Amino acid sequence: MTTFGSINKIEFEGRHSRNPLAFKYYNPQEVVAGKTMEEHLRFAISYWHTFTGEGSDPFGGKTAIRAWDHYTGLDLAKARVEASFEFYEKLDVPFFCFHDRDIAPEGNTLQETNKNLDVIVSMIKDYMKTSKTKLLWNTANMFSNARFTHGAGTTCNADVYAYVGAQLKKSLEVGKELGAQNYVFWGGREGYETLLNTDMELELDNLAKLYHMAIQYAKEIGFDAQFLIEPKPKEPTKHQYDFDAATTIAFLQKYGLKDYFKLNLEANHATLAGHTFEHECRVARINGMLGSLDANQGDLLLGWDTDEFPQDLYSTTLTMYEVLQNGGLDRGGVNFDAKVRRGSFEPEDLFYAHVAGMDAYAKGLKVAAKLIEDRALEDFIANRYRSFREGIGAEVVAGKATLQSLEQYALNNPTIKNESGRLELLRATINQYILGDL
Ligand code: XUL
Ligand code: CO
Repeated sequence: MTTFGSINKIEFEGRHSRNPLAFKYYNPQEVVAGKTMEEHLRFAISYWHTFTGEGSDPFGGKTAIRAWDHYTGLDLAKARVEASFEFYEKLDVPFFCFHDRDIAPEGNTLQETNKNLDVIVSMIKDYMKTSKTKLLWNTANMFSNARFTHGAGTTCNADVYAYVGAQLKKSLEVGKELGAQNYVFWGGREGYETLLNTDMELELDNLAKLYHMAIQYAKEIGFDAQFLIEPKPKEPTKHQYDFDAATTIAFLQKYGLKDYFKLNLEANHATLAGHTFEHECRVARINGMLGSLDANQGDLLLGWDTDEFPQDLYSTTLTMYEVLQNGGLDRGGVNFDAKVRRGSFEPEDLFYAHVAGMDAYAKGLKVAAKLIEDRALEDFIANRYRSFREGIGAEVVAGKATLQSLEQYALNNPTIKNESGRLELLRATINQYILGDL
């Protein structure tokens, strides 16, 4: 008997299918803009939401009904691994992602914790031998345990910092062991609540030192994963140091780290920062820093990180537009850092949710590819900036203009004529593309 016994492999049935357990748009082998959908999207399942998550929220505990509910400790961890590979296969996804503490329970000491981790890592490695599903990225959970209450890499306590170093070292070893293509740093506790008790400069210096140590150690052990930092503006702390893409890039630049990292951008983190997801992707892209995506969506009526499955086609379209313009995600992918709602507690909801998210991204990919092919936005934008291709504008672009030359031009050009930005027209056009009418 398998964990998700009643559910068969999810197949592509096309846009008219009414089968809830079939893909309507995600057709893995279909070629879009020169690559298969599977190659473009590189979907990953997040272990924490799908197998470790229980539907709890700050006001109540577990609601999820899962086949592994009756197990505890390492047996529970093993049952989840078994379930996870069945799940990957049924959805035919190429990747998964985890935190160290998602896959194995903590022991009473670091030694015990590492031993638990070893048991589960070797089990996962065995499953990976016969599964097509690979590890997109792993990471270290340095935020849940009480020891991280004052931060991890930005703690005020050197003993905690040393623990963090040890945990990170082990986590990099796990990544190498399982052939992770990327390694993610999300600074859950890397921020502060009040300046009244905080040495911000020391905290940031120490965080940068930790990243340098990680680069050094990865090199030593031959772990060649792409390092990714995942920005988030708030939660759990009020001020998170990796607020958004621009802040994170500035931090990496200041500390000589920029060449060693890219960004793992998350949709709900973008909206919490007051940005759209496509804005974050654009900032990363024009700085050569677009690495990977945590696909989800927030609820704009709620001020916290709801991690819902992505269904907003407007957003997936404009996000995939950035990805395509970036030439793809290279070693990154589209990881569903998303959880079923507390009220969606049955195992099949996990499948409905992933089908919905994969279809939303597949449709976004197809629409974005068509927009680019038709130059639906490019021609308009090129025309909008045409004044920078000739005369004084071309001099600005060439770096030849001075304040004197600009003044001279302005004095001799008494009439300035602006043109409409046509926002409403462009939105209507995007709607036509999403509806498949163009
Ligand atoms: C938290 C979050 C994390 C990271 C990995 O908001 O997004 O799960 O993706 O630590
Ligand atoms: Co995330």
